[in-house]
Amino acid sequence: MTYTLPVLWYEYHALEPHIDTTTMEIHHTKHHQTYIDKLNAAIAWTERAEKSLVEVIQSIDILPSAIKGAVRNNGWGHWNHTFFWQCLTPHQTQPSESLLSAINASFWSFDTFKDRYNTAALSVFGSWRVWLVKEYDELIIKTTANQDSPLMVWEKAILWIDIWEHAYYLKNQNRRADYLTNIWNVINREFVSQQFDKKY
Ligand code: MN3
Repeated sequence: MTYTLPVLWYEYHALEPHIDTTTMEIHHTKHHQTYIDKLNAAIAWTERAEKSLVEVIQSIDILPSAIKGAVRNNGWGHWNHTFFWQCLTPHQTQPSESLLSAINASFWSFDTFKDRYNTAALSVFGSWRVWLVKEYDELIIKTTANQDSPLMVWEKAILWIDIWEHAYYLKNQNRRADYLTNIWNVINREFVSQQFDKKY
């Protein structure tokens, strides 16, 4: 099985003016594609490739040590970006009642949650990632290094915003805060709610 780039259901320009067309196109066709190419190159020779992506990358320990690093970085890079594209939408969507009440319980309000998420995303240094994860019925903002994912420790990812520079530098240059302010206009609250409500 060869991993392939997921097709986006919206156009690259659909998230303008919040995320610019060129950034979306390069992020999807170059950055994301590179993770996929390197992942395919790393595991093409093993039968692990017959498993689902999550099965492969959640059991990296059983892989030959020579390919562990490449599969960890590029496998989770592929999974994270596939998730990220779904966290975005050109349309206004609403959070479900259950997600909203969990956000209110964990953060007081949606605005407070956004502030806390943005503060975390502005505080991390270097190659870190900031997630909203569900632990039992509680929502927690969590950071991971490099391409690591909460799913590595079987936590449930609810939302991830890519804050690496390639996600915003063409439009916002060094102003990550501007990117973070803008991106909440295109966050797919319906998809995020589905992740929260999903039983697995
Ligand atoms: Mn990225």
